Amino acid sequence: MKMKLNLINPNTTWSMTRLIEESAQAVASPDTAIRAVSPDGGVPSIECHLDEAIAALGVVEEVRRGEAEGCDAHIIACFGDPGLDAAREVATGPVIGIAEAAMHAATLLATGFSVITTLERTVVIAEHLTRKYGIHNHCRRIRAVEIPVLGLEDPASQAYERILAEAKVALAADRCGAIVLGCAGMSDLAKRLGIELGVPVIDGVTVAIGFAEALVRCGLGTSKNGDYALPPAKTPCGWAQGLAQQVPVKP
Ligand code: 5HY
Repeated sequence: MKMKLNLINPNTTWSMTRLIEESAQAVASPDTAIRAVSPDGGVPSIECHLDEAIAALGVVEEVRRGEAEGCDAHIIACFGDPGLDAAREVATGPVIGIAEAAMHAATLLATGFSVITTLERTVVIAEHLTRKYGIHNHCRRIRAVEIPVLGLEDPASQAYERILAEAKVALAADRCGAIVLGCAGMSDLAKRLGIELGVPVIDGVTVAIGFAEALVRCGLGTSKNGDYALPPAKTPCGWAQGLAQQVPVKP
């Protein structure tokens, strides 16, 4: 079944968008087209609450554009799932956050998982998501390797070695059976880590592609009954004036 997925890297670092796109294309079906984008505006990396708030509006804009371009589903490729609920209000297709996707996938593969993410200060964001998604009982611990998001691309950061070492500690100490990678920028490391650790190492980008394809194939989209119904039309003012209040193109 031909389909088009809207793969949104909410930060503005295009080299990371390309890395995410490559991971997605490696698992997408041959007849799935991928629109891989970063928003026109925003922050180069998302590492705190303010970054998340800024990124959320960029995500909504890219979901609107993707809907107008006929995308069948949308993936928010940032482990904070920024703008997920707002994006679902303006979308007709499914909208999947990589944190939600990765952590739900982990519950299908092990009774407990640990998350390995970037900076300690982002741990609480992931913790909030485990409670929001109702899977905090499956999450044994969220660990940080103290590498900035954009440091993952720097060979000098030794990101692979540090994530591997932290994952080994987690597997020994946390009673976890699976590891979730807590950053879209780690997507290219998942396969190698899984082989070396001998456990499921889950990258939310690739799992979200699979979930999105499955939902589209089942003819399922975001509910428009209740709180994900189209937002009421309003006229933003001041700094928000540029935020179009278009109605999604699809009926
Ligand atoms: C991400 N930040 O996946 C998150 C990871 C994090 O720019 N892309 C980002 O550390 O929250």
